Formats: sequence, C-alpha cells, structure tokens
Amino acid sequence: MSYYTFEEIDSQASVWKSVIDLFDNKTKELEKNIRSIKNHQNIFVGCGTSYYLSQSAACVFSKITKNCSRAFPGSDSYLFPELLFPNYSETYSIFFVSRSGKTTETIEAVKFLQHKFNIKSNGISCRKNSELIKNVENKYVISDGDEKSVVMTRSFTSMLLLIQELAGYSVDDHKFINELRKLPELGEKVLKQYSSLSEKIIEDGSFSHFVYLGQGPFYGLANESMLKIKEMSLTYSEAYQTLEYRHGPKSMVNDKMLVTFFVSEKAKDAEVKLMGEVKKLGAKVLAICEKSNSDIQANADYIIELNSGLNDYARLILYMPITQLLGYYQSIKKGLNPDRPENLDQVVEI
Ligand code: F1P
Repeated sequence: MSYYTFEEIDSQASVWKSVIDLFDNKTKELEKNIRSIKNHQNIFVGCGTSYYLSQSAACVFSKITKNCSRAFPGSDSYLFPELLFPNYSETYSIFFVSRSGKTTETIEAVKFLQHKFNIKSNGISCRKNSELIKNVENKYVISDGDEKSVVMTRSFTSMLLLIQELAGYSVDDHKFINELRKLPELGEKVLKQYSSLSEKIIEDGSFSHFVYLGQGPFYGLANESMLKIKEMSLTYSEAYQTLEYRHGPKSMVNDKMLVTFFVSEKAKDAEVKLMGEVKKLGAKVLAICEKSNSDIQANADYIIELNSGLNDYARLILYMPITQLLGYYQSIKKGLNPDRPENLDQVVEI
C-alpha cells in the first residue's frame, strides 16, 4: 500500500526548487514585500509544526539580518501580547506561518494583532485562498508544498526555505542566497542515499522512546522531529537543546531509546561529547552531521553525513527527510496509518 506521506516526503526537493524559482523570478510585488521587512525586529507566529518552523526561522533571521527575531505560538500572541512587543517604539515585522492558513489560534492572532497594533503583517502558507492569506498585507504562498496527509512534512521544509530566502534577500546576502540554491540537488541526494538507512534503523531496533537534540537553529528541527514520531507513530518522544539533556532528562536513558543528534558545525565539539555519555547508558545513537569525525565514529551507531558544503543556517532543511522517515517507518512497523494519525485533524479549528 502506498501512502501520501511517503510521496510527500520523497517529493520535497522538487518543491524546494519551486521556492528557489519563485525568488529567482521575483515579481514586483515580492520585491516590494522584501524591501518592506528591512531593519525591523521580526516575530514569527504559528502552531504545531508551524511553531517549530518559526523557532528555526527566527534563528535564521537573527543571524542573517542581524535584527532581533523571535518565535511565539499562535496562542501566546493574543493571550500574552505584551511578550511580543516589550518596547513598542521599535519597528516590528510579524510573520504568520500556517500550511492551511486556517488554524484557529493563528487566525485569532492575526486578527487580534492587526486590530491592536499597527504592524506590517506577512503571511506564509501553502494555500493562496486561505483566511490567513486574505488577511495579511504581504502574501507568500508555496502551493506545491501543500499536502494530502494530516502530518506536515514537505510543507515544513519548503516554508522554512521560503523564510530563509526572505532573510537572505532582505539584506542582499548573496553568499547565503547562493548556498540556498544548492539545496534542491542536495536534498535529492540525501533522499537517495539515506532513505534506506532510516528504514533500517527502525527495522533493527525496537524503540519505545525517541529523543531529538539540537542547539540554536537546530532546536526547532529537533522539536519538529519529536512531533513527527508522536503524530505518525504514537510513540513517546522528546526534544531538547542538546546540552540541556544533561540537566535531568539524561537520567531516563535506556536501551529502548533512539537518541538523534542534529550536529552543528559551530557547536560540534560540545555536542559530540554528550554522544558517548548517552551511548554508555545503553541508548542507540544516530548522528546527522555535515562531516563526521573520530568522536562521532566512536560513539554513534548510525551516521548520516550530509557533506553539503553549506553553513549551519543554510543547511537546516537537509536534516529533515531522515527524521520524517523515522516517523513514517515507525508508524508502518506499528501497523498504523501514517497519513491519518489518531485523534488529529489536518487543521485544528476550535
Ligand atoms: C498546524 C498544525 C499541524 C499539525 C496538524 C494540525 O497547522 O498544528 O502542525 O500537524 O496538522 O495543524 P497549520 O496552521 O500549519 O495549517
């Protein structure tokens, strides 16, 4: 039986190409939108996957535009709005992220913030006729990223890439933009080279608990990978900033666990030290890294080397097909339907 989820994961690199093409052939409207987000503080708002995406997006924006950028769940934006705008004299741009463009909390946030504060609003979605896109000033739509399955996979990576492009173009960082151009080809390569390893990891193990660890911009990816395991396979999973794992959660490590490290180049030495500690306590370790080294080889049971030549902030989405597939194969192994998780709808409407 073939599942939409698998096709959606497998086809994502071609959607990344559509995102690159959108920016390579910029319309006048897109150029105007990009100009309007210069030198602002940036706030990213979404729910579920779109919130985790926002966490990584805010890190990319802080690094590339050098303007303070933060992420909030849709609910906080209208329940605790004072946290979004501590100093109202600053200039803010707000980015609402939603695949469907109709999640209740995100739409509440759009309406509340537009009514209460006069702030430039940007909407990022996979559906152009959605309520979100109708209600924002600057509209960014990547329709090819939309999905039939409940869980978000290619929509996550393609909307994140769209935001990476916005960051790069808003400050004319051509080095970063040129790195992003390489992602579709690299994504195809990763899928070809490593899909079978994701399947093997699940086949070989009998995991009842998954942990995902990533620092800085990789933390949003760790959260999203944690969610994929929960949604698709109804298996217990957690995510932390890598070094936070020592501060308590590590005490629960056992031999029924797969601990995945999103290894960065910037913090590699510090991150890799933890691998040995986790391995000693009996867990299986998966390292996803740009380049492996002797410490990774000594401590990881499975290694995925991306060899992309891209910097940490450009390379992010290349990590995701692997962990999306872990959720998919774990779901199949448990006899579940990865397209239709239990007790979850495609859109949360309250
Ligand atoms: C957000 C979301 C998804 C979740 C489920 C329900 O959707 O919470 O993360 O997997 O599909 O909706 P959206 O606002 O991005 O459409």
